[in-house]
Amino acid sequence: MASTRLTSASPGTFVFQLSLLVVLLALLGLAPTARADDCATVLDSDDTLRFIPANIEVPKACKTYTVTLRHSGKLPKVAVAHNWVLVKKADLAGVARTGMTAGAGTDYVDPRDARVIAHTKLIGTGEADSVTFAVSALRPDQEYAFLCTFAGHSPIMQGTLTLQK
Ligand SMILES: [Cu+2]
Repeated sequence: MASTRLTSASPGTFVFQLSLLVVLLALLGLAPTARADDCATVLDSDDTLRFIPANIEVPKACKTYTVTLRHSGKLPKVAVAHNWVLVKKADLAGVARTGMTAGAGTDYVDPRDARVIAHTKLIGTGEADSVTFAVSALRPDQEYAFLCTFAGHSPIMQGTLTLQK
């Protein structure tokens, strides 16, 4: 008798639990707040002059966004160092110039240049640095670029950043 009751009750309970799980998963998927790992990214760099990846899409649900730059090259820092500097696309050449003039003492970023939206420190092989900026600083209709302002890198070492529409 007990076993008949068990077999008749179990499938119903199981289906109910399963549908509850489906509803929960659907709610999680529709949640308007972005998960913490959506609001951060890691870029790699090495002895070649490139950011990997070279494109970043910032979810608009993020309040802040964190970029971490790593350097996994082999050459010494004096030869190949990198930073990550965020600007409006139209400001790229100008910021590259002021960065070069500023020199190594300020990580090749002029602290007075208001066109710099965010930037990391200058890093050498085996090092990493992160920068967090407010997503409210970005506009969806604006094209942003990032570059490395270390000696001679800016013409090649570039990427793009956009705010998701
Ligand atoms: Cu560089």
